[in-house]
Amino acid sequence: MFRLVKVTENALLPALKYTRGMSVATHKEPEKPSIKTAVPGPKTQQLMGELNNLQQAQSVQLFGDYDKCVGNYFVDADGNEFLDAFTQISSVPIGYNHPALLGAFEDKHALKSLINRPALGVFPSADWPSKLKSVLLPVAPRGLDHVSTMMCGSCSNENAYKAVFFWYRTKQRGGKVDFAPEDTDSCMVNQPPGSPDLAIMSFEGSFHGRTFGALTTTRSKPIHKIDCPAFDWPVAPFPRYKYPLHENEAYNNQEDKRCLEQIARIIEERKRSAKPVAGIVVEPIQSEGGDHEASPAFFQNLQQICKRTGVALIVDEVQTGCGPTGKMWAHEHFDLPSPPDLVTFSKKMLTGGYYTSAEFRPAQAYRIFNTWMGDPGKLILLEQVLRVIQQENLLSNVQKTGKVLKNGLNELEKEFSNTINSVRGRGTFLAFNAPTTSLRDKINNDLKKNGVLGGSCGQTAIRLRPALTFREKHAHIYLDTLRKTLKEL
Ligand code: PSZ
Repeated sequence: MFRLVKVTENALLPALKYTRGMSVATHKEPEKPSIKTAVPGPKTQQLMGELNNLQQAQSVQLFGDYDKCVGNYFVDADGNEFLDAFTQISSVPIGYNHPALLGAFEDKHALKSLINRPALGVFPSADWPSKLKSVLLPVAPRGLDHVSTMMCGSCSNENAYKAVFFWYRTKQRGGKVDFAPEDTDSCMVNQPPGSPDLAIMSFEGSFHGRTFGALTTTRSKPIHKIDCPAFDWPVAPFPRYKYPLHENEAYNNQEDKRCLEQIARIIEERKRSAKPVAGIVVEPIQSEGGDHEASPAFFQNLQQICKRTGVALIVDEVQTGCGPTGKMWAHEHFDLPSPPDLVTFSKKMLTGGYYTSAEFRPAQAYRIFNTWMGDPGKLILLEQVLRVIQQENLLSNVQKTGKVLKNGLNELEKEFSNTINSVRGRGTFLAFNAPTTSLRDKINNDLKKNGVLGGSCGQTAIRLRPALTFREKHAHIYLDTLRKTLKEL
């Protein structure tokens, strides 16, 4: 399956346009999944034991053979080849071992950027401003022309929250940027006014990460939160729709209304009790919490409430960003009259970070800061990813494949109406429910044994999170395998 090829001007390889002049190992995707052992297989089980002796590793599902993974296929340590519709929790944008990425560090300048990793807040390389401008700004959400890179999704949210608190306190000080001695003294003992009673509001079922501020705003499962101290920040309901959407319009509109009323009420109450909400963080589609959607009207109204009450709107696109809904950013589906205040990203973007406008830029240096502040190596990879998305027209591929998948899932929910329901989502960012958690887990597990990796979320949902390179042929394999799995239950 493997060939090491010197890519030349004339080589007839898909790799050509990305890696001219570079040596890249290329191998082809298998035609279909191939399962040779029990899942998990003997080698995987042995490795699980080994790792579990070193750390609590019971979350591990499979060990990857990342030399052999290719495109949409994940190959495990036992040599089993799975069609991957989960992609490392939704974070492989253009499949495994894409030639554009394999070649990315053959350029010596790129390699040196990777190994001489600077502390970007103090010693960035001379090409860093132009890299940000040429890689991250062309895909910035409309209206947001500031960007800060970060290490991961949690850290991106954490710093976005800080930017919101700085902005809010600056407003409270009437725009004055210097601090009073009572601020500087009290913050050192974690007391107001220096450590103010400000809040980020989030939603029931939300997931925003596991660091402390982010964890306070995470509301999906107790196992994420239990035993950790949390801030006294409020939670609002997020719509829970009935499906199919077109048959449940009245109910779903009422859901929007119920949640919006509560959001406005909590903001007012908090203002009265002197613990104001400074920002609201929201996922365009709640992911870990169970793939819950909300309508464009819900998001438009949410933004209106934020504007009316002086609360910043943070859209967490860590899981939805970089194309899986068929648009670069999922919030583009909502036709918001103005941009969100901050948009956070990670996963398929490979680097974490957040976009915002100049309004949310702190006046002083060293307030949004850490050692690495991102990684130039990730931007080198992202540059390739974004080029491939454009060259291969992957957003339209997502829309096309998404239609095939959704139509197929709609057929299956008719055929197996006792077993799956509530097909939903945009692009290939799709999900459906099983009647119970145990049946959901069995379906997912059986899918795996039949050669397809899928994810679960919330209590009863199975979600699809394929790469943007998932084509119609992969969609058919997914659907055929799901049908077989449901039949065998
Ligand atoms: O169990 C976990 O910790 C998981 S499973 C999936 C995620 C985390 N997703 C991460 C995530 C996200 O989906 C959204 C919408 N916001 C923030 C995060 C946190 O990103 P990381 O994991 O990079 O810190």
